[in-house]
Amino acid sequence: MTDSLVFYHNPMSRGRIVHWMLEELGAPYEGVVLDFTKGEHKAPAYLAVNPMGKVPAIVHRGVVITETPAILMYLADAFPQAGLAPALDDPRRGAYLRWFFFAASCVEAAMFDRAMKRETPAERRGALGYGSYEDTFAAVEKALTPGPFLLGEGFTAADLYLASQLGFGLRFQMVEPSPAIVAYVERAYARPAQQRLPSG
Ligand SMILES: N[C@@H](CCC(=O)N[C@@H](CS)C(=O)NCC(=O)O)C(=O)O
Repeated sequence: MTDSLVFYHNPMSRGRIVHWMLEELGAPYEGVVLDFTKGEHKAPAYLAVNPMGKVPAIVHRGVVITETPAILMYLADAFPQAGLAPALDDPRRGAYLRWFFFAASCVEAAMFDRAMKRETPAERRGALGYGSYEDTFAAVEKALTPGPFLLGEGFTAADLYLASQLGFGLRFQMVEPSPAIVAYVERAYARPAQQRLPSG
């Protein structure tokens, strides 16, 4: 088995988040851009990688990983020298997993439901994992305080993911630009690896 790493993406997609991660790692990889306009992401060759026909996806040592947060979490553990994940026995690991999953399950859903104007009646919100946009983003604000990052001083892959989502949300008016969120995204985006990405 080789250590080969293949990265399937499109520059106008969540692939940018994984691209940022790969820049942080500095590990060699083969990039495969799928042209959405030609439907390359729905062609049989790629559906064999991801039956959803969505990007990003990676294939590392012959194993397919899809879903941006899973890819980031996987890479942070596979390349521990980058220092982007607390070790399994590090007490900060719990908070790291907590906010990673919160970003993936609560922040993403709250943000997109709001952007798509999908209203849930107040009495049904207990059934929603994220409850409400207001509660979710109040929790985000608390998680970012005092900062500068989710676990304090150290930037991790959970920050890379949350800041990417919030940055996207701010750019497309899906997220309220509170001072804490704007400052957090600016801090994260100031990292050299993010600055090296082509403008998108
Ligand atoms: N749950 C996936 C979502 C991936 C996703 O929705 N990718 C979009 C681009 S950001 C895509 O490939 N859209 C093309 C399509 O579905 O036709 C993740 O977190 O990576």
